[in-house]
Amino acid sequence: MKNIYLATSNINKVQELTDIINSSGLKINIATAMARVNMPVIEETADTFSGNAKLKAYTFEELTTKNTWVLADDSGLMVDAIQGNPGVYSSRYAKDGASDSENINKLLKNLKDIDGIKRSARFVCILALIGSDGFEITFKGVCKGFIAKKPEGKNGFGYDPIFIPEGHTQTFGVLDKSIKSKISHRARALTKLICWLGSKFNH
Ligand code: ITT
Repeated sequence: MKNIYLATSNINKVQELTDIINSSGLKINIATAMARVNMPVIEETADTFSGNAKLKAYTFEELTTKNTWVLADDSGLMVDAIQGNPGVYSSRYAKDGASDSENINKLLKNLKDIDGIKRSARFVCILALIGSDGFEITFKGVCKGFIAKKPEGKNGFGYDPIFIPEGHTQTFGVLDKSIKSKISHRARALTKLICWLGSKFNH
């Protein structure tokens, strides 16, 4: 059984990632960073999802013993009408330490004059896995959709109440979590990772 430590302080990410990995049947044990050592506060200084995902993985790895595998997730929402913002600044769009509703309100305000298909957006997730023998690998997942006019539903986290995934008419906040766990940016990146892990460890 391989141990992989999740370098995140976001409990919603932990839940979504562990649910999918546990149902994959892989012989992988997922341990949360929070359960092992306290995840340090990491200043996300890179201007790409990939840069920030690796930053989180390596910062956490330094706190662990050798032969540890670490997985980090950097993700965010890119809205076409505002040049791909909030992007890597998604968690602190309204201000440092902003709540989900403050970020949502700022985004809806900035999109108030934008209608219909011009409200197109995508969630992006980069998963960075770093291993004990010095390698690193990243996996990308994208989920396209549209920004709703107002928040709906309480499922998920972050921008889920205003994100309507392509092919659906309701937000991730309303849709059952089983749908998000199949089509989200995180699920898509994780499917690639699971496939890679399966080919490496399960035979
Ligand atoms: P860690 O860095 O500790 O992993 P974080 O929440 O700070 O946790 P990010 O820096 O990657 O993570 O910021 C991601 C933000 O993007 C997150 O706070 C949400 O606002 C948004 N986001 C990412 N994935 C999302 C999802 O599945 N649903 C809704 N919003 C999401």
